[in-house]
Amino acid sequence: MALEAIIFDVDGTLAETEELHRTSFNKAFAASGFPWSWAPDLYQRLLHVTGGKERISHFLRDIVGDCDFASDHSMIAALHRRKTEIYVADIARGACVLRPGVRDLIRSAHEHGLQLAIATTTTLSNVESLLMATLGSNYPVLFRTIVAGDMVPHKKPAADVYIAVLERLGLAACQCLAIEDSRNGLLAAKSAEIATIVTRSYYTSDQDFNEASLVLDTLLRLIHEDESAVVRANQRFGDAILDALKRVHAKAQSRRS
Ligand code: XBP
Ligand code: MG
Repeated sequence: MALEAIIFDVDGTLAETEELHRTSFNKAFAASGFPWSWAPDLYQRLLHVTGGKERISHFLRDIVGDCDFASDHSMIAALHRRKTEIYVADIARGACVLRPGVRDLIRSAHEHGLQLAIATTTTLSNVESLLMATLGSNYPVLFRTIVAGDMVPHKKPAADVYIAVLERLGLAACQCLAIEDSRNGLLAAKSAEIATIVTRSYYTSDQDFNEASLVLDTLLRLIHEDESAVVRANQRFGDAILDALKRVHAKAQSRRS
């Protein structure tokens, strides 16, 4: 089966957003009068719990030891709404840029008729503001569908978000390739039987990606291996990345059959 669609994760994959998430949580805690502050090493551990509301609840139960607050869903939702407002405002101001090769790949894949989709744990408004800030108001033309964490029953590492994307695209898993940056994301895509490339990110570089078709530091690594061929063919970076992804996808499919 030919590659028909590329499904992107957002946080850590489209952009290195997690530091901005972390500082937004801390600003929301301070603005709401709570004494908590998540340092980077604590946040790295907390990232194993996907979803901001779930992460706050886990922190309250397991680290603060306040089980009543941890199960107060409306308080946590209000705190998380504040965090989202802070995050979205900073993203709109241009606080995060796309990771290397992402813009090139999106443009080339779209021009070559592939479908693009988003499968993410983060809040929908976070995704929309990132795409608007980095790709402009044209982004809905580029992405056929966006499925965010609160739109499905179970967040990553459950397969729900990927299964919902496949349904909306009307494609089988073997026609798609996922790009992820975390173990939870990889497990979600693999549970939906989608071949997955991992681009390691700031907070995930030491995680286990054994089930991935390929693990890279950035998408640009895909073309560095064969730079002379790119120059010879006078190919655009995005086209070269797309060709390499098609090869990875074809290899993953042949391993299956
Ligand atoms: C990203 C997440 C998200 C963000 C915070 O995981 O876990 O929870 O950290 O976003 P992935 P919200 O990249 O695997 O989708 O606070 O909006 O939940
Ligand atoms: Mg991610």
